[in-house]
Amino acid sequence: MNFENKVVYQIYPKSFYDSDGDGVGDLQGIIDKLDYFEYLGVDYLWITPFFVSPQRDNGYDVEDYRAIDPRFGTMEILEKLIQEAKKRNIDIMLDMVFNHTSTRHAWFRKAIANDKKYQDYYIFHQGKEDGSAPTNWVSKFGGNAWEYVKGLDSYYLHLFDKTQADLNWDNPAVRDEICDIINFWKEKGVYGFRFDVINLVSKPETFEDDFEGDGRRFYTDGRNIHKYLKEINQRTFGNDERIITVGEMSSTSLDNCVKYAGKNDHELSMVFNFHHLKVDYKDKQKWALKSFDFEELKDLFNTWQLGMQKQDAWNALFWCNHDQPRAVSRFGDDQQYPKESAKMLATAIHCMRGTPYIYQGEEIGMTNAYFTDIKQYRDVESINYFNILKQEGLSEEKIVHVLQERSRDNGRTPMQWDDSLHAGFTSGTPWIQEIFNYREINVKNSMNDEASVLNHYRNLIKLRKEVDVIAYGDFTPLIEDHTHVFAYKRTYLNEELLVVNNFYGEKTTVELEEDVYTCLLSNYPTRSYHKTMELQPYESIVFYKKK
Ligand code: TEU
Repeated sequence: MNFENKVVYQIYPKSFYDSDGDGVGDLQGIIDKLDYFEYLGVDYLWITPFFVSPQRDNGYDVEDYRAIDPRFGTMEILEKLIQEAKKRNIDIMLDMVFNHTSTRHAWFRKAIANDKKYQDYYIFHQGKEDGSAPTNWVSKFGGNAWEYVKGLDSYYLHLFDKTQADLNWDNPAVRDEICDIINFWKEKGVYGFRFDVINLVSKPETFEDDFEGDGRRFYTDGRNIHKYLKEINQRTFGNDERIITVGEMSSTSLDNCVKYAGKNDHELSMVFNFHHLKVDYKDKQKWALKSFDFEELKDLFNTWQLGMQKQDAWNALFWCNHDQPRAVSRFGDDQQYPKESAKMLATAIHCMRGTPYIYQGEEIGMTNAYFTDIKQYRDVESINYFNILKQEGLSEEKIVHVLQERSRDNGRTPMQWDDSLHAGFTSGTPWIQEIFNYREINVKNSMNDEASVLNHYRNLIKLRKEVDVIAYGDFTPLIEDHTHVFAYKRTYLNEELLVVNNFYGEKTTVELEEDVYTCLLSNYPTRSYHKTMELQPYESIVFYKKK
């Protein structure tokens, strides 16, 4: 599949557009907005899970992989969405959650009812001699990662919430089920798959305490992971070159990613890694704040770009998703330079080597939610950590501040369509509150403003289709030790692209090579190229030349 010149748009359906006024976004709402995607120019819509689910983790707790949750619509509506999107040359990418199922899944219910076949679908383990959990591993959502089942006198593993039981991929019957599910959706004309935390599925042979960390070193990029991905590839999507796949890789390594996404490795088309989104974690702790480390960010981008390129492996490029705070509030300045910084961040990502992902609302410069009360939060992780941090003695005021920076709900507020009630997202009461700034920041205003963030995204997408070096070029870092600027060059046949991004709200000077370039795109009035240039706050320029 040729995915180098494609762009993926991520939809969190619950917060995207509510077509029936129940306060929850739905699949018909996506159909209603298809013209918007055509206007934007994107190629794939990755839709986060809308399968039957108790919604403990907003659909990442799947109860039935082949049925649509009635909250979101019906199979008929989904089929219509697939067809209507195709008419616009847009394909649907489904989000497959195969590390775990909901504890309400039929398999888990049977396991709990002592059906041995289904017990082997999950990871059940006896407790220690004193009856405590088999290991000291910590769940990603807080607390111990094992849950006791009285009737079985046994524990099951849950790397996430206790209602998300981890599947046993070492059981061939589980892999058969997974292949069947993928093929079921493939037959419906789905040409894209995103695999949730796929690098966590291969667990160790024996389970032991982790005295160095939270247990992740025992199951991250686990012993059989490459084998299993090759198997899934071969038995499902690998025989159809129209299909693109992306794996979400938690705490992964470059060495593993070059294999997951290597052109000749037959695993996945590309990977998400999250290292660049931890540069503002104090002591690597998500819930401890610090301002972002620019040097580390640049270093990570350069290392991953070069490392993946060297092995002919492909990156997914992104700042935002439904688990992350908004980039403009995090790496930009949503007060003084909201448009300039949002555009700079977009350019920095879109012009690197890889496939860009846009998360709903990012393209209009949506900001963090700045909720002031714990009651406004909906996310299971945020609520769990509110309680954990409180137990640790942090004041409620401080916790609210931490959540304003770190909560996943920052990215889950209703899409801001216009300045009408609830940002035009719903005619009912939204399941999560809209952000106060929706009267200024919304799609309608953005469409009417030539200089909007939205138009900048449209330009970036258009350029990717017109200028080959953006899609296919090699990456070389430039002025690596500059304290404020992230700059790089891309080269392809007779084309060259030079991109400079000032990551700060103050002016700075760059020294570049003596050369002649034209300006393709910028976030200030068009600039001409000079060897020495003074950049404006958050200025970002894309220069181009053809030999
Ligand atoms: O996310 C995996 C994941 O690692 C994040 O949830 C991460 O742990 C969290 O953001 C840390 O703060 C995926 C999905 O994207 C997420 O929405 C799900 O909750 C999770 O898997 C479980 O399925």
